[in-house]
Amino acid sequence: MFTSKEEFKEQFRKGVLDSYGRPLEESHMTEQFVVLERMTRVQTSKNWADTKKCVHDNEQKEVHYFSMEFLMGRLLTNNLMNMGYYEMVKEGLADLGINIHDLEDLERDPGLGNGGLGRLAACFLDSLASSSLPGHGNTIRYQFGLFKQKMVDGYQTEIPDQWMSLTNKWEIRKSKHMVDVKFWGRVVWDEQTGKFTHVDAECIRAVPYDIPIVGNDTFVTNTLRMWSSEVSDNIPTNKDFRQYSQEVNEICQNLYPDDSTQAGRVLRLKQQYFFVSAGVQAIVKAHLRQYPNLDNFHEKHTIQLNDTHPVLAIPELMRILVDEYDYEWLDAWSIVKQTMAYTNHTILSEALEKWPVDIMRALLPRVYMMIEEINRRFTGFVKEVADNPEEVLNHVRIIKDDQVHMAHLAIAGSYSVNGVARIHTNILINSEMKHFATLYPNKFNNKTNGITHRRWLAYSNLPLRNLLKETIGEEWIHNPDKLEDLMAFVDDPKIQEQFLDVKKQKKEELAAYIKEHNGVEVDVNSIFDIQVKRLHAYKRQLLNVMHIIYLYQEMKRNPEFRIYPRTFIFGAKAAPAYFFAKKVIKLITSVGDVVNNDPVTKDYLKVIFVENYGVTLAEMIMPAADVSEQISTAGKEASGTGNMKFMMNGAITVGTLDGANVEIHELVGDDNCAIFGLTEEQVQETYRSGTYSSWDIYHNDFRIKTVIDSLLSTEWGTSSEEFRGVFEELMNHNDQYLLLADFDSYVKAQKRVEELYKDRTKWARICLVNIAKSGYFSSDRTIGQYAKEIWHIEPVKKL
Ligand code: 26Q
Repeated sequence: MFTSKEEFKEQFRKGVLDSYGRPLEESHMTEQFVVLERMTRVQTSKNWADTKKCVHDNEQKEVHYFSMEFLMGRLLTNNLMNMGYYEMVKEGLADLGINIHDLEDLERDPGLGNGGLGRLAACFLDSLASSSLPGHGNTIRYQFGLFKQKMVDGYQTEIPDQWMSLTNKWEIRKSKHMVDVKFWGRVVWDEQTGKFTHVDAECIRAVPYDIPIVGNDTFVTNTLRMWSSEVSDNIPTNKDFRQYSQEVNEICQNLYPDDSTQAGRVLRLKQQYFFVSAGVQAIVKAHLRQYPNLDNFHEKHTIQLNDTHPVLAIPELMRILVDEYDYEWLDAWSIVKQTMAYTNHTILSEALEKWPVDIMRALLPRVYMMIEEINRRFTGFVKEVADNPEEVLNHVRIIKDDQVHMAHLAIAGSYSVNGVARIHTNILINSEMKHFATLYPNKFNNKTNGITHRRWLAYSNLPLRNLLKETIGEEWIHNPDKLEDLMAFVDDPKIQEQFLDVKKQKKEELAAYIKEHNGVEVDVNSIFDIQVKRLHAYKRQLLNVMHIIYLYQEMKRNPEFRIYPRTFIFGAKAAPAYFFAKKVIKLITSVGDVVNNDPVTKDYLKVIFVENYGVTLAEMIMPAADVSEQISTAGKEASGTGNMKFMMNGAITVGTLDGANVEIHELVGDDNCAIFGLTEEQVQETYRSGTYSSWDIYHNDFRIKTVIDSLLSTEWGTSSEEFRGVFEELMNHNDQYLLLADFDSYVKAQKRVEELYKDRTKWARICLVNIAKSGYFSSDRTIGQYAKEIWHIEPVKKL
């Protein structure tokens, strides 16, 4: 540990020598990086130990956030800044002739997630620790994160993400806490003990690797526990060892992308049970080291289930209580129901997890028995309380048509069910899960998502932070609501001017990156219009492209029609087997190739696709945006969190009334965002009435017809068949996500944005209002609500 710059320098020199047997002067940059990462981790040790001791001695309740995904992003800068050592280390390194930024850039971004749900988990960990709350993550230590996206001829290709290849000095292997997880085998009744026992199981060892989660300006340091699979001491005797060891390795090899291809489904279920069983076992053991029995388990622990992926925690805790600690069913159920809380992140029915009974029963025989019994009793309960039980049961059964409905199991086994934005929770209560909401009127609640304003503003946008410091000080770092003080400056011409300078500076940084990586020169005085998120049909990147195509065609047709220069920037990964999504990526790059090079349009229109979008790139992209594209079909995007990051960095939202856009709109008002498109009710009505016809719209709107026709032409430099799949989706599958219905309204919203942008004063004011109102979307607020309204946990008190 170091406490001064000189101490740091001395220890850094020594660290390099000890680790690599070379003096600092002869060491390689990667060696310096590894030493710095390790030193930073060591620097967390005392607080980490103190936190554990305080939580223990105060007998505090803790929350365990169970998630199959954590998109942590780089940790070095974040941890140094949260601990308050960043400047000291930066200067110390500078004295040694080392630029800290060079080392920062060597850190790999652990891409242990797909998108929003994984990044939300990471923001929550930061806010938990920074609010001094005792809350930990529990997940899988994937060998490879989400694939690395490499663009070849405008197509996405996938490369394994070797995120640990250089080092991961953050983690500590905790062998003493390892446990076994059982798969396959049979359950038999043991006459002697009078219990069911799981025999012939394949045991897999789970070993935890712990990462410290450092809070900002607090001693509280929590833990992200990542489970890794290894060969157990109880090797199955009925299986070839090579096959067994391959099965062991498979479990933690890959993160699954969010499509549901058949292959690997069993493996995904294995992963789910693996980290859930290990996590629950470890919490139970820790509890019993401190308390005599498990009667008060729910008073000391809450398990928050991040979507349905970890829902097996419910039958697993039942199994442990009943089989291993001899609890009666009802006593065990009472503990489980007071321990588990579930967050839903989607209303798309195709995304709701279901598992075939035969797979579940074979892989997890005892756990499946627990689910059957839960289902049996739950069915009895419904029959007792519902007015029309058969009708209700149709919608709420846990086991139905030989499938286990994970969301239903989650709701039945939890004391809290929450959605992630107000509109989303309302849809859950009033339509998607309405039968459950009637059965359990007090279980459902809303927790609108948030983002950590430290990573997404304070650390990634230093010029804006400095401007804020000059105007409203730095209190907002502890209390993000204080950003609202900026309202006093939104009409101040000097501040407006300074804001525009800050924005330009961040746009220049992004432009330099684009020049280097895409080889395209973009104009920093153009409007930076950005859509970055996973590629999905419902997110409607295609609508954005259709608008671009329309602008291009209009400029080509009509020499009078000219637009304010705009740079459209996309970043998105498509699930490898998601054919449509991949074609949309190809369309973006193809349209870009044409419009970026056409002499008629190239000064007005640029289209850029940034490769391999992820947390680290987002930290550069968000601050550089003028326009934030949040254009999902209303009712489909549970919340969105990118929308909040853009807003906090002073971009205007062009969006539908979907997810958290609704709340953004409410906070900033009509004048400070550009809302367009059908509302959720109108979308429902459109589906319900059955009168929607994309061909009708096509025939009645010349612009749309011309755009669509181009998909079956060679206008984008490809074969005329290249985008047939995209065309089919829109025209012959009747445009499931209603792009054509919203097209006209979208064009108008974009036109309005253009007019606003031309008036620099007005524009700066809009951006400043967005920043001022963004404090609500800090995950500190979200976590505060979870802590108070669901978890009932208190800040860690220093002894
Ligand atoms: C399911 C089955 C098989 C394989 C993969 C999956 C799977 C994996 C990831 C299903 C869903 C996901 C991720 C969902 C997700 O990121 N949802 C987003 O969550 C955000 C945080 O709440 C919201 O802001 C977004 O609106 C929501 O789309």
